[in-house]
Amino acid sequence: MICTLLSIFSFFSSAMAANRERTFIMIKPDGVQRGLVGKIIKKFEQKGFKLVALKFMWPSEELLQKHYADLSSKPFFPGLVKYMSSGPVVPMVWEGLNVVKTGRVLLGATNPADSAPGTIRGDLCIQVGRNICHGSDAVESAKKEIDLWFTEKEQISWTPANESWVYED
Ligand code: IDP
Ligand code: MG
Repeated sequence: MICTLLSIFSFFSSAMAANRERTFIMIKPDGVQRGLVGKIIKKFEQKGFKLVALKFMWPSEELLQKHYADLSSKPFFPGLVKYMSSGPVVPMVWEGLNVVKTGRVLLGATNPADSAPGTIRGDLCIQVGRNICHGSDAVESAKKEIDLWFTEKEQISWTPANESWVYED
């Protein structure tokens, strides 16, 4: 009996943990300058993902060098840091089941020339160096990026009123 209760409990708690996966999404300076902030946020909201952190800030080159450290040897790295520090951005944390992978699907391929119509990049931009948004590529990198851009306190745990209409459990 106790074993059955424990296994039911662990089933529900692991399902709930899966629903609480988080990713780091950022509207880049071109997305802000082109007035696309609302449109990009709306895609994530309408999908059913939960916003847990958001701010508006002008990022330093130092922060961006850390954020894109994995790309530091690429020839486009200096231009990337210059572009990303050229104006304000909107960093965000979104939560939900498979949000890292699905978030990338919503953004579309890195190069807008290859992004499917219906995706954010597919519909709203043209060149890889002006692709308007960022999304973490794995759960581990999402954790790192969230910690780099947000404090614990800036991430708000809350239960949306419509949660049982988005998830079965
Ligand atoms: P991602 O943003 O889809 O994860 P990454 O390969 O991690 O793609 O590259 C990070 C960012 O660097 C891209 O979103 C894009 O802004 C920029 N970038 C990638 N490849 C190129 C390139 O060949 N030329 C210019 N910028 C690039
Ligand atoms: Mg990347």
